[in-house]
Amino acid sequence: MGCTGSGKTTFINTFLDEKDQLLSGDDLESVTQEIADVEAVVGGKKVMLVDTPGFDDTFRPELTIATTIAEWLAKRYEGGAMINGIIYMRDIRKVRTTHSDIANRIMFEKLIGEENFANVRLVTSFWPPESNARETKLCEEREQKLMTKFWKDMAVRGSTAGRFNIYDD
Ligand SMILES: Nc1nc2c(ncn2[C@@H]2O[C@H](COP(=O)(O)OP(=O)(O)OP(=O)(O)O)[C@@H](O)[C@H]2O)c(=O)[nH]1
Ligand SMILES: [Mg+2]
Repeated sequence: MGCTGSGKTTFINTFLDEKDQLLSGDDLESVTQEIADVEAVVGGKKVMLVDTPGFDDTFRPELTIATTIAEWLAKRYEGGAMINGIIYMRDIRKVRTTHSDIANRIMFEKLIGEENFANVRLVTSFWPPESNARETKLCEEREQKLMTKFWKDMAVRGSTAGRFNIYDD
């Protein structure tokens, strides 16, 4: 989960064969409109990866997105599926935390419940190449601040940070 354009679909696609790739894109408008679950092998284990529409979607208000996700999760639970973890993606280049970032995070926290915070990872995307030492340092400092401020409630309950970039240095 996470904001539109933060790289959710791109992240999932790194685990999929070319022919199974989900639609992602550089468009001005949100891309993923439906929840999609795909099978993949991660660390030698067969898992289902679930892609969701983004918060701050171009077309729909936040509550509709949250309700869609909540209904989908409820249906899956009825079917006996187990959710092992949730990734919340955020573009590391984003300097300011906006009102809507906070509203989305609060909505997300309510959706998953405090007792599950340790199973959430805040994964930041769009990391600069390591060769760009200045930008990397800025992003590392921002990551630190995210964990101690924006993501504090999650972090104190065991949520950890991760990094993602499609481009290898
Ligand atoms: N450089 C760089 N580009 C990325 C990264 N992650 C995603 N992108 C690019 O950003 C654009 C948006 O990525 P998507 O994966 O479609 O984003 P999304 O979060 O699924 O967006 P919605 O479906 O609209 O919610 C695509 O052009 C990706 O190639 C990253 O870590 N680094
Ligand atoms: Mg998407």
